[in-house]
Amino acid sequence: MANLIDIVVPDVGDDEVEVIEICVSEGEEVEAEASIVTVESDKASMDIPCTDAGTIKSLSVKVGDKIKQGDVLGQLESGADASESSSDDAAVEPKEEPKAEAAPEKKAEPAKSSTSTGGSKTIEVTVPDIGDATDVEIIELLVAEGDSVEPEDGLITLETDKATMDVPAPEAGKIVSLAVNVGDKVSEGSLVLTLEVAGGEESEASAPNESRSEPESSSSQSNEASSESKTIEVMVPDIGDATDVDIIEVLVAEGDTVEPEDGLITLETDKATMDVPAAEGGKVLSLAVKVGDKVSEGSLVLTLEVAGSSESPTPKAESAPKAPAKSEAPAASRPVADTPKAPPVPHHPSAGDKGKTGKIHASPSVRRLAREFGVDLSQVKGSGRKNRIQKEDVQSYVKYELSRPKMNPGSSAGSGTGGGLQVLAQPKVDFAKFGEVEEVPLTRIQKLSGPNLHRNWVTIPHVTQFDEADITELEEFRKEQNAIAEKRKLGVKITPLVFMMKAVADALKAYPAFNSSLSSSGESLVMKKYYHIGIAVDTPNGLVVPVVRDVDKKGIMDISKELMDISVKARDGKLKSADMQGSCFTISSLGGIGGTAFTPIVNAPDVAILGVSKSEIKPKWNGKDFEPRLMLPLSLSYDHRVIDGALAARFAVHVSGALSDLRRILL
Ligand code: CAO
Repeated sequence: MANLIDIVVPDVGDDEVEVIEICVSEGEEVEAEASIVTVESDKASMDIPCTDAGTIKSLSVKVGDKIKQGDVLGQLESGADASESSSDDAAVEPKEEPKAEAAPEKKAEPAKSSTSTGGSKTIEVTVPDIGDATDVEIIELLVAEGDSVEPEDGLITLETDKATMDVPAPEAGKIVSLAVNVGDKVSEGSLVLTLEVAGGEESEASAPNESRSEPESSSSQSNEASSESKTIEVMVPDIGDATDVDIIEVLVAEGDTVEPEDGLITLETDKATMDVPAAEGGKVLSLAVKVGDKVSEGSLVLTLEVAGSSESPTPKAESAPKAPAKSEAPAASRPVADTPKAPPVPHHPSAGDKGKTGKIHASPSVRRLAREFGVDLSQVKGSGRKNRIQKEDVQSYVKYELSRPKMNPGSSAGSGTGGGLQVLAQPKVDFAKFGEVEEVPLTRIQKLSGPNLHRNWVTIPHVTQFDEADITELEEFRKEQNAIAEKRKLGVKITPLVFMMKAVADALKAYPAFNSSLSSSGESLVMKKYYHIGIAVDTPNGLVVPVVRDVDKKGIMDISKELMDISVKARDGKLKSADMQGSCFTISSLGGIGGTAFTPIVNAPDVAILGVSKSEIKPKWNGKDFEPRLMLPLSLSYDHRVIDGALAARFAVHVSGALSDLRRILL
């Protein structure tokens, strides 16, 4: 028989926390431990999980609601038989409250066992109490065999759906062997590694750590009452056993007005960051600390002028961090008796504790700010110590993103950096329904060049300028030269493409914007003082673009030889990646095949590409008569962010002019 049970808010540390996300909907089937809602206090956020599997019958909270321990979030229809469950667990009356992931039940377990070996001993370090989580993934190994570690050094990092946590070394020693790998799943008691530590005596049992003091609710501030206003000293509250903790950010300045619970400074231990909030609203009179200072419980942070109150001259420290270390910190950070308590404020799990390049270092207040603005912190460059992301970094990032036109060459579809195009997915078509088909895999080159072509096509605003060049004389000259080369058995054939390369190099010198690339910031142009030209070569495996260097300095014969060599190499698949790097401009010649015009795709980071189609005899008006002239069609595609239409037209006219009269190149 189905059993209707209340989903109750467990111990969430603070008096009231805000619901920032509803993770399920009514009617949804959920597994035991599935997150029902995400809540946030000023200092941490956590998921509240479901105790049982079942169907969500009703939800009685919404985003923005303030909830506290014991509140009912909704009702769950559990598949379990009510009578069965009560007989199974008669002692639990009513059903035991779920524990929020970030507030696992407070119990300390030994996380090591030891064997004595005379002068030193070897201890086995195991995964400590990590709340109810099992099969937790190891996302990082922080040590290697042979490493020496200090007590509290992180050994491995675990990640659940809702939090990340380090398993610290219980003692100093040397890693003898690692029993785990990244990707392994572990639970409480899983062996992590063996550690050789000093001391011949059998290690004392790692007594359960019941000795930790409860979160202090006593004042962390002292005050001097006055009739109108009072001055209180704000101290560092109970931060567990941690002492000499770094101040990594001072969030207020003298003269600032703060509201109760506003963060004043941010502290960082090895495993977490935490804000010290203002117990009361008031004006900061003087700051006693600065970034880089080390503080412990009781250290003076600042003096605050607050409104006077005769009834309660002594401020209560309710709003100071309530040392949630005892109840809110990831259990893994307090595995053994001699391990300092976990820091009070865990990282916000969903803000991305690690980016592609590693962990993101930011205080809870900065993470909250980022979340409010929808900023992906992995995209923000931190200006603080150890690349820590400061509030100002998030502000600058938002300002920059809002203000700049999307000039960054990598900032669009496919780049993963935002600004991505919202395009419909291709429909799935069963082609076999319409006739016989065969599926052929893309070649390696197609797989590589396809995404690049796609990126260039969607991120570069293309315009194509069409023109034509009268190459009647050029062709005569080319044929003569080829005849001479044949007679002399030079083994070189001059094709029209070689002259185009020379003409383009000349035009690049005349119009340097065409010989540039957008800088990676999108804020400037990189002007090149060399003239390397990429040539699109059609090969059986796909299109490749080898580069001929210093075209401006080479003669027609040299370029012809080089072109022949790279065409052969390209078709034999023998080009190295260095052969295809460093182009300034690209030519794609389809003239040997046919066609009248086409729109080539700019080969970024080049800013323009010349497409060449098949030359054709056309009647041209010479002022008196129509004359048959050999006309070469040119299609110049360019990046309109860098090149204006008028400039492109001039460039095309320049190329055309140089091809019509080669002497112009000599000028
Ligand atoms: N008009 C008329 N004829 C042309 C011409 C043009 N624009 N360009 C070349 N020709 C002629 C050549 O003169 C040669 O004829 P002859 O043998 O009678 O002299 C013939 O066409 C073949 O030339 P080629 O293609 O071997 O030599 P090339 O120097 O012109 O080009 C290369 C070399 C490697 C660029 C070319 O072979 C090639 O691969 N082109 C394809 C590039 C491509 O696929 N671009 C598309 C990119 S977008 O997908």
